[in-house]
Amino acid sequence: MSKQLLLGDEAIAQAALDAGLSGVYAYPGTPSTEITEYIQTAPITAEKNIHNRWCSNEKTAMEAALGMSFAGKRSLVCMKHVGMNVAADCFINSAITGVKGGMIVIAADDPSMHSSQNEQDSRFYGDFSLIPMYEPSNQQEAYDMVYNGFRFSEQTGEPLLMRIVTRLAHSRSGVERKEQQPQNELSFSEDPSQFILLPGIARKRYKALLQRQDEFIKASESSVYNQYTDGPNKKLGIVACGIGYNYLMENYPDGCEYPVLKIGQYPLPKKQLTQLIEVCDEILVLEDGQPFVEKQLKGYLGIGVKVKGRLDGTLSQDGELNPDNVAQALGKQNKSEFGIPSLVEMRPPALCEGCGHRDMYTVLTQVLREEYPNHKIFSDIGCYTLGVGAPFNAIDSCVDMGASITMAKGASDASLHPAVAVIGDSTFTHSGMTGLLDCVNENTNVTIVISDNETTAMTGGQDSAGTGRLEAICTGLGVAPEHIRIVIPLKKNYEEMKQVIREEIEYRGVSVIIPRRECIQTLARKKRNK
Ligand SMILES: Cc1ncc(C[n+]2csc(CCOP(=O)(O)OP(=O)(O)O)c2C)c(N)n1
Repeated sequence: MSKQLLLGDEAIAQAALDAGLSGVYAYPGTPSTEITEYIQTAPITAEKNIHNRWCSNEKTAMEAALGMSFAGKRSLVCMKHVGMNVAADCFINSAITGVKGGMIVIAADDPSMHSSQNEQDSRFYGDFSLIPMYEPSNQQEAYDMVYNGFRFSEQTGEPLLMRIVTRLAHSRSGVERKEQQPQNELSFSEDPSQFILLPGIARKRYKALLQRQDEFIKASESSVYNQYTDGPNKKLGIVACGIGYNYLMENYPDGCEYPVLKIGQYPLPKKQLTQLIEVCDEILVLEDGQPFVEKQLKGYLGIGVKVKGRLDGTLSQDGELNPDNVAQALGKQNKSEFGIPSLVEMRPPALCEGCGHRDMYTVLTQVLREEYPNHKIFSDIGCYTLGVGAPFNAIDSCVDMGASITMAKGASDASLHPAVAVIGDSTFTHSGMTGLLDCVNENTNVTIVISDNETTAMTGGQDSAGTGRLEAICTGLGVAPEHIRIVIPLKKNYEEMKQVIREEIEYRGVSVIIPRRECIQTLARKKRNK
């Protein structure tokens, strides 16, 4: 089959399409977004009617994918690592229901927080939910794992979690494709109660899942993704997980002097690990993210095997792996060629010139600073988070998607006035709506600004679930129509905007102000494509 130059994300998407995918379900989030975007534009998607529209959030994505699997077809769920927190309720339970059609969950981790608010390691979710998990070391392996993973998921009857990291998602390499498979036919579980998690059923299924752990370990022991390679120098044995294996081999282009256990499938393969530990004096664990494997090898008291890694300081506890820090951990010379050239200067991101969020913050901060010095602005995640920097220095919080409204609510409950929330349109429909309902139910004294640029700008301009419907959603949730105020964030409207903000702050109840103007980047793109 033909070889193509693909991003890690694209390799995953192509593999899913080649393996007979019936639907991708996702909410955008760096570094996972390109998987769904690739599927959306692939010719076969329209031809075969493969589901590809963005979902409102990661939980709705996970649930819809499970529904597709329930109906016997192959589904893919994609998200950034923090999306796993949103989807976790369904994800953990899907391990207990199991699946019918193959289901693969892609969690794209972002060690070093290139564009994230934390660097949590999704492998803990695999362990927590007790299902098999893959971690590719390169783009070809990412392709192979997804292509074959659907069948593996159907064989085990479990969803499969695949954890990738930014560097793999966003770098390119040649990928050999496999034969196109047809989609599955509609079919249902032979067990009519499989997906009914009432305690009596769930208890049995959970026990069965626990009893299958040895089977999953055996699958890891015979997996092509876990490889033991012997080396002459037994002073050290190396466990290299996912992309960590790639970095290790960059340091040993002619083969490693130490025995190496490459890990690409979990739970950990006991047999190969025991073999490595028995022949080596010390173990070094190379894993991107948190010390997931290292902790398991150390055990609770850390006695027995001498394990080096992130916990003992051989590698830093935070930040991503790279060929340099791997070299240092091996006692090798740092290779400066991997460093960022001094020519590249770090620049903080800023809102685009002409962006409506700018006008919103200009007016909001003027009114609040001059007339309400005790105000606080609870913001959220999106382009408008950049209101944190100069010249606005506007925001007091940014925690997780949706938290602006609910934190403003809590602070208002604590008698702060004015408690102002600033949230984007996509973040609002992702997880702000439920917080707004809480505010409505208690008639909380909050002023909520939904800064509507009619797109999901931060992640590249994907469709936003509430476009054209925000007023209807707010009214439906119970906000009084006279306190849903639409303004156009342009200089010529500053006085009107100020007046609206004053009036709604003076109103001691739930107000929603919607400054609405299309994102200038999406607008420009539309004009270019005309
Ligand atoms: C749980 C979670 N999912 C996804 C993301 C990635 N993400 C950050 S902001 C954002 C949406 C931004 O869209 P919007 O609220 O409309 O604001 P805009 O960027 O358009 O101003 C997304 C998808 C995230 N940070 N957390």
